[in-house]
Amino acid sequence: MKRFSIFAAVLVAAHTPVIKASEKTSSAACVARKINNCVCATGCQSALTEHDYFSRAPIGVMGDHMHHDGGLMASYRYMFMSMQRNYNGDSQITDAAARAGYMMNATDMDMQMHMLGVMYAPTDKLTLMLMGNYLDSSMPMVNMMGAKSMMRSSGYGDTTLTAYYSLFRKSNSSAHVGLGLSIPTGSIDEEMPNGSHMGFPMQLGSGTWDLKPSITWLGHSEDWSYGGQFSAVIRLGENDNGYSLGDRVSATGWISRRLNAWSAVSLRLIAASWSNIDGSDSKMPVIPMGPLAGRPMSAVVDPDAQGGSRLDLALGLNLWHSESGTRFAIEAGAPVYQKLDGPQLGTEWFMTAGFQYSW
Ligand SMILES: [Cu+2]
Repeated sequence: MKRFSIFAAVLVAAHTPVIKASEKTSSAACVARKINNCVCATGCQSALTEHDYFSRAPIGVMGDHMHHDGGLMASYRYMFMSMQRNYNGDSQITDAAARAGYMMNATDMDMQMHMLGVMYAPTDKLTLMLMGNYLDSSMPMVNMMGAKSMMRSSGYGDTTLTAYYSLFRKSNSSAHVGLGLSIPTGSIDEEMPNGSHMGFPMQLGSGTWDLKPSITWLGHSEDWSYGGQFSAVIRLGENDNGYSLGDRVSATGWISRRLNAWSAVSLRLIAASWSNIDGSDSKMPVIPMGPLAGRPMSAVVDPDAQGGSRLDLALGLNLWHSESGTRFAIEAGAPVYQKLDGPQLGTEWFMTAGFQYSW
């Protein structure tokens, strides 16, 4: 918590070298903004000069903004997530406890994701986004005898196509709804050398077509920008391996403080809840004999040890260059609370860094 309070103090105390936006605007500036796909409808007055970049959400938020008619944007994001301990409910448990009722347990997990996205706005009211990703995960495991093994999987994940529709757009606030369709391009057949499937967290896709609805609101004044987003993932049907991942709902809210004409820092709260898995994968290993015969070999292949909820706090830095239409941003965070249907690996910390370029 300490690091967050220090940051919050910096955020509030950050001095105010705010550009007097009204001094910098002219019709020429407006034309330049137009190239960078900013709002000029109100004559490029006041803080609107930096509208498009300053009012954007921290980089960890997907689909936070819309583009204007003809706007085009490409983005790359790198995400990292570290899991280092098992949880049961909201308490941390030992490896031995995480193995109770099973034969093995995962000790930790690292997940990396590379995301490529393209946005295009056919009209002012509608923005389309296509997003693909590449995943690389590793998960060390240990069994009752203390023998260690390593699971690794990498490859393309699911691909999402989303349509965002503008609800309203005023000089200092806007809102839009989104409806995404996740296409099951990611593998659900990642296997170990013996041919059994790896655990659910190591699979690259959901295997199902998923709906991803969202609603986002953005607001800003000269020095502050803020916003919120509700989003969900709804799995449609069951995948080819006989299960469907749990649905997920999340809510996030953020505030961002301008440091100068081209940078801002942010603080964000994220609440998420997701369900256990319906069905099971018959190629995932089960305990072969004894009183527990037929039970999942470890919690990572147990459909009933996948759900949970989490509250995260994240700090971000946002840097942009309006003239060239580029933005670089980074955000890192950690859970302040998590409650998992255990035994399940809990999140230790996560970060997202991204680069966006608009035409
Ligand atoms: Cu965009």
